[in-house]
Amino acid sequence: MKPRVLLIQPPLEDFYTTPIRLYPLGLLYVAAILKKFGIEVKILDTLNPLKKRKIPWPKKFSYLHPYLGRPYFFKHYQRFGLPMEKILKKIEEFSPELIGISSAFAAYYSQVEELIKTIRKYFDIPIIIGGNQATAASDDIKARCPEIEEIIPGQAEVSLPVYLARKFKSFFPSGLHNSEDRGVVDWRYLKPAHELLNPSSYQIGRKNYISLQASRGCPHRCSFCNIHLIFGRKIEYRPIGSILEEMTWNYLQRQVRIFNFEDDNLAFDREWFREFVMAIEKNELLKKAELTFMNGLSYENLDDEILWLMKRAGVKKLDLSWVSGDQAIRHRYQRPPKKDEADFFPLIKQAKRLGFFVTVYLILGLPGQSKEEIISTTEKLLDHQVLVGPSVFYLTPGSELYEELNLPDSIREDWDRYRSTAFAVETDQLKQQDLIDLFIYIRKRNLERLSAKD
Ligand code: B12
Ligand code: SF4
Repeated sequence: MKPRVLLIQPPLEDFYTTPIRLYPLGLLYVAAILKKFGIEVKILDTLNPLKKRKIPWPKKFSYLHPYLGRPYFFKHYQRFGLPMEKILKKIEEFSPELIGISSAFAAYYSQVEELIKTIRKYFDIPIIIGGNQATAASDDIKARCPEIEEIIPGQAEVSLPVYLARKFKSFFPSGLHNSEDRGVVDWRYLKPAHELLNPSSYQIGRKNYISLQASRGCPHRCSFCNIHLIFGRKIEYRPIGSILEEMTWNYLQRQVRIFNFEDDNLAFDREWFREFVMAIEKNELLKKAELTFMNGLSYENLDDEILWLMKRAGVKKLDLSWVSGDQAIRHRYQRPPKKDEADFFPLIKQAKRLGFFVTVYLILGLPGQSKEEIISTTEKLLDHQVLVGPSVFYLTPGSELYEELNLPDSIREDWDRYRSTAFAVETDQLKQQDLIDLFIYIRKRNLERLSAKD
């Protein structure tokens, strides 16, 4: 009999979430690997359909209490996800030999640990975890949660087969068949197991969407970023044909009409990106779909020609990360250096001219940033008719900045505070109160600008 593995996207608790980006892409890659080795696999996405329930405001965030319910601020603290009893019921029904859970976020690690401890209370089923947080903080997690059988770090394509060969020795008496014996599956040719999800459960508006990846890795070294821990510092692209194949299959078999790329730096290689966008534009089927890049596109390699091609290929929205309007700050945090203000603003002007809906993201709270700079950058961006996305600085374990920052233990040791909504990291220039005020200010100004346009 085939071994059965259940993969779980866990619940989370926060003031809000982003339902249109909860597609469990990492687990679909894990599922594809398991299927490749003949293992029966099911996905339990506890965030779909998205159940929410107001829960008591955690005491540790009591400093946010005075803001609760104010315009442009959060209203409630919520638990997102299937209730625990229902999760346990699903486990009982499938009765797996192994459970795999994704642990991507420090901020939501508490919910992962609670889930693991509860499952282990009722079932004698081994549990493994993987994902960004599992990788970045594996030693700490082992100490905090001995109930975990194994933490599988990094890309599952590399690390999971090694574990599987050991775990299911009797199923693979001569190891894992063929050259993948020693554990490396080439992710570029692996199709995430989209077929395990119900297509109409993942929609943006009324359109079915999927998230996907065309590249992994990023050669830049922004000091607040930790994605190199999983994907490395070399960029690797999939063959365009393989991406088109994944998209076409989803378009035809699952009526997917929005393709959301979660790559970290898809446009890093301008020529690759140009060819890719041209291939979509030439494809009679796929050019009818919309492409989104909600994790952001680096503006470095965008120019008039690329924007024009993107427009023709069905891109409507652009998400660009500008981080800060202060060149010295961008330099200090090692943002891609190629382009500057003199290129950036003409670029957004051109994007607006072509009819893109543009959102520009700023980080609020990097050491060295000032309130005045954030306000003047916001105003300048609003003058260019773009939406400003305020992203309050949060800690990412394993990033250069995280290692350098002099943080009080009350923050460093409390992963619940590793989220934007905790407004946790104060700097000499920006205290908690300033961060909250700036966050509210930007949201308010966005809305005023939008309603002024109507
Ligand atoms: C999409 C995304 C989201 C989505 C949710 C995704 C989801 N399904 O839950 C949304 C937009 C909601 C989100 C929100 C946040 N996010 Co986010 N997000 C991402 C992003 C950009 C892509 C994730 C993805 O699909 N990757 C592609 C897949 C293929 O990679 P993967 O998931 O890592 O999976 C691979 C391996 O990790 C491993 N693996 C993964 N799971 C498992 C499980 C098992 C059992 C095994 C064996 C292996 C394994 O194998 C996979 C294949 O190789 C990542 C950055 C990144 N590049 O990963 C950040 C990232 C995960 N987010 C991050 C953070 C912090 C957040 C926020 C909490 C930040 C904030 N504002 O406070 C917010 C919360 C905001 C909110 N309240 O909504 C951090 C986490 C860092 C950390 N350790 O804490 C990341 C790494 C970005 C970063 N460096 O800053 N995010
Ligand atoms: S460009 Fe993006 S993915 Fe690359 S290091 Fe900087 S923040 Fe990370």
